Amino acid sequence: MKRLVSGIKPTGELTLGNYIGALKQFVALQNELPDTEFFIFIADLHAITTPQEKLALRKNIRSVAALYLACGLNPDRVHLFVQSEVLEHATLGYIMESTAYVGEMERMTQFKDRRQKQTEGLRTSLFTYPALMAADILLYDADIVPIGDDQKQHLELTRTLAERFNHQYGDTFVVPKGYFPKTGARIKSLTDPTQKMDKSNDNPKSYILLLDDINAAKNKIKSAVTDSDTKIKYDPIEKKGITNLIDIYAALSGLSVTDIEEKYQNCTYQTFKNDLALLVEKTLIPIQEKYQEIIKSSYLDEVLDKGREAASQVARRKIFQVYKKMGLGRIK
Ligand code: ATP
Ligand code: LTN
Repeated sequence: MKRLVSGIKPTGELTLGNYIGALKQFVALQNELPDTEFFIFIADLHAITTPQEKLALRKNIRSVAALYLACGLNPDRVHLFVQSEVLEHATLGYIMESTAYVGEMERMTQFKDRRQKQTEGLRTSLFTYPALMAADILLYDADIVPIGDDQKQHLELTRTLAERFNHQYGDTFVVPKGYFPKTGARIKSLTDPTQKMDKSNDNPKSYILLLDDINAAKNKIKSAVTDSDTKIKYDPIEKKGITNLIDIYAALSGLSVTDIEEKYQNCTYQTFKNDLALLVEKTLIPIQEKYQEIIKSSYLDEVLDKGREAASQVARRKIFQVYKKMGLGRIK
């Protein structure tokens, strides 16, 4: 049976961008790939590569897990767990650091970008983070790793590290492949469509949170930045604002871009935005209702306990193999 692994950081609340780019994709994949075993985790060890307030982190871990379930992830199909609860992630992360070269880490563009913005107080784990990400994937012999474009370089490094280990110590890891979602639109900020929709943005009008008050969310769509032209036309160069709204519309409705352009060819931006606001409402209401049920119930802990047990079993076996191949401990 093939395996799929993916993680999401519990930093802040999830946005409509995360929903369209990640959560919705996982839910679709669990049905599209019936012969694949899914391991999906809340990447709390990755979250602490930047400072996190204790209570907020604790809350976000639960909230992200509950949102996964509220969005339709099926715990009978997917092992959903918290990364730090499966101790082997950190262990293999360290072992991967011990096989990766400093030069390889220094070439990671995500780190280089961060370093340009911030020179003081950068945590070492932010530098070594791709080694932990490699461990997350290799622990489960994952064949498929659904990721956004920004993670391509980290996946390439994971493949390099897997091949190097297999070469030096004998066949141990499956070399994984990336899986790039078909509807791979990066959802953009509603106030500046040249930037991605990001929960770390200072302006709350730039993003829609899955747990936003419904009227506030609708108003954010209605006041989203668009150009001065009036035609509802997909043009990622000249009409970034309306293009972003069409992308959101397409992802939430399942309609194609051409269908949407045709449907709204004689309409104003206002009509289009009103309809999109209704679509957002229709998407968020059932998610929020389910979320409220789940977050209060013991069901969430049951799912995460079960996920941890299943993941731990696989991870423990893999760590034993690795120890044995490298001569660690006393395993013969
Ligand atoms: P941060 O800004 O804290 O790094 P992030 O949202 O970029 O947060 P993650 O929380 O790790 O990073 O992202 C989880 C998943 O959501 C990834 O698969 C990422 O590709 C996807 N994602 C994040 N933002 C968007 C967006 N605006 N459009 C589409 N997909 C997105
Ligand atoms: N680095 C990813 C999150 C992540 C991940 C993983 C994704 C951590 N470990 C393993 C896929 C597989 C991010 O920042 N989006």
